[in-house]
Amino acid sequence: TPSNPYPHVTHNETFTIEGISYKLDDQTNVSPSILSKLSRKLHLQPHHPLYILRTQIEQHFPHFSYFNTFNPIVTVQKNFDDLGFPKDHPGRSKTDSYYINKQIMLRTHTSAHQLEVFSKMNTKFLISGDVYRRDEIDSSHYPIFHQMEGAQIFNIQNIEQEISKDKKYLISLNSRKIPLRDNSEVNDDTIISTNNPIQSCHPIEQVNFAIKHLKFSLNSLIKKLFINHDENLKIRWIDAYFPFTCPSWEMEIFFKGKWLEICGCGIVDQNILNKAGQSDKIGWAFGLGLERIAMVLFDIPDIRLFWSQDERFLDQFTDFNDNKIIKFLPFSKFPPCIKDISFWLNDQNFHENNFCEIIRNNAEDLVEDVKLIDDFVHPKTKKRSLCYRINYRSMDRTVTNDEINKIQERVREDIEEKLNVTLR
Ligand code: FA5
Ligand code: MG
Repeated sequence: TPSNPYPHVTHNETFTIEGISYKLDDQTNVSPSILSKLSRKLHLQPHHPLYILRTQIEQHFPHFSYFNTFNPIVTVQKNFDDLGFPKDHPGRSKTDSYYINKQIMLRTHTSAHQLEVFSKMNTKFLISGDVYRRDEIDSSHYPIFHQMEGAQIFNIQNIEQEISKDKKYLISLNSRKIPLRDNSEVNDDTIISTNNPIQSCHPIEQVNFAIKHLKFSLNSLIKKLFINHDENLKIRWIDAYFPFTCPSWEMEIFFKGKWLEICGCGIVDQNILNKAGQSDKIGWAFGLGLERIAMVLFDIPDIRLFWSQDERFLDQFTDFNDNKIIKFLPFSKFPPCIKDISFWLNDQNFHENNFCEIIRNNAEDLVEDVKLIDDFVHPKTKKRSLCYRINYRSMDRTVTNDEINKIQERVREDIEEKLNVTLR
């Protein structure tokens, strides 16, 4: 049984989380409802769809080291500074990230562990874990989700030998032959563009090798995961930007009529490898969103379901084996309870993530969706008014109007008190 994760407030200025006490300060913005989820570790819970997906990905990278139990409480240094995030990067903002205090936060991505793992002289590894971001509320957003980080770096001296004599294959480190021109859109045109340049310290042949190896590794992974669903799965690579890779891409797949972003990736910033004591290497890294993939693979319609303790959800995944497609059979939807809330803003500081956080703290997983339905400025007073529609619904029972009214009342009080707005 998991240890009690609720922070025990020992006195006004200290939290205790899993036995460690933390000083609070004016950067603190974690809430009990978030901290209560730290101990769930869904990616380590046998038969959970995120566990199944994690182990499938691990099987695709058989000679890698796996790190699945790093603590999600990390220093700001690890999450941002070590990776070269500029001081004014929007991801650092309190509206977007959860802080325990000025120095310590909940990781926003598994990349937070890249430097420490490279520093232990690892050259190929996977890291899975829960990551935390303040965000909007709907069926595909939840303040906690899971990522799988992957990286592989190559000794610069060896790269020449790893291209076969006929130049048709890359020989990967586990001696698998990788065709240099496979038909999965490993496309030379995407390699060098002025918006997405290579690092000036990198010789072109070596970067090309690393890029092709990255694209092959990810294309083949995604094709393997989706083989039972779509033999002709379409994949595309879009130029992207991350402070810790260059060049960088986002990989998207075409699924049910839409392009869906699956991961971010790129060539590891050489400064990181230098700091890690591996300056003689060059290589790639990626970060996959596990929920995104699991939702399409297993037909899971709402991201809250991953957190369900309802056996009607969990039992569906216990008979899993590699050759069978699992399709989640949704239990019938219970009726929603819809409440609108409108208010005047009294200053410019309103941020939707703060509003959603207050709803989440009061409603927990009973909130399904929050949408802005009206936004206008009064012609005379110039005051701005917002109206949000909150859709409350439980995934396992019918909610009563009474209980939702109570929650809504607390939401109203909280937002008036904390967000400097006037309720209408
Ligand atoms: C990152 O987090 C980078 N650390 C990824 C990376 C790693 C780039 C290594 C380069 C090298 P991003 O914020 O785009 O990037 O998130 C990565 C993936 O996580 C996304 O592609 C998506 O699949 C998933 N993801 C992001 N936000 C959410 C969310 N709110 N809910 C569910 N999944 C999400
Ligand atoms: Mg992204």
